[in-house]
Amino acid sequence: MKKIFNIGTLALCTGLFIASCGNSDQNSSSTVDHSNHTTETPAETAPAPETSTPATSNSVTVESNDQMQFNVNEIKVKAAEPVSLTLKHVGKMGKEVMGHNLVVLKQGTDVAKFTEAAMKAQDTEYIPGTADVIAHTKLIGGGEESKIDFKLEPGTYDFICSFPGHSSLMKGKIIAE
Ligand SMILES: [Cu+2]
Repeated sequence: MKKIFNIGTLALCTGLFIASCGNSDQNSSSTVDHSNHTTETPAETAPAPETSTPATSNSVTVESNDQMQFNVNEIKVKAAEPVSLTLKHVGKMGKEVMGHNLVVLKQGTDVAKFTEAAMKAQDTEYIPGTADVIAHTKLIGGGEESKIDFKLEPGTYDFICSFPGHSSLMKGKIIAE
């Protein structure tokens, strides 16, 4: 019960932080550039045809923010080839209150159970010592980023942010094909 109470408190603090953040912004906004969403130049790969599904690419950038969201909930990669994934935190809040990571879970992982274990793993930045993790980024705060490399066999994999309370919103699928 104590843990649950703590998370409630944290959420409350987070709310207050956002509320107080708007006023003190003006002079300290050096780290945020809202026009900077997609400065990534396309690499040597030809542009993918326009479809309603995300393009398959093994060079992936995922953004996370102060609203506890990833900017994608589905990622498509080529199976059996190296994937390079960069998680960016485009918000301003510190990792103590709005930390994010991206954890790629093995197929068949009980996500609810994993999340529960992750909550207790504060010492290892919410990565529990279970065998369920294929790869995970570092826990990052506003303005930071973390890159990981991994490889997937064909299949569908869950990814989440394992910061306590985040995975209900911060989750998605990686489809390797
Ligand atoms: Cu998070």
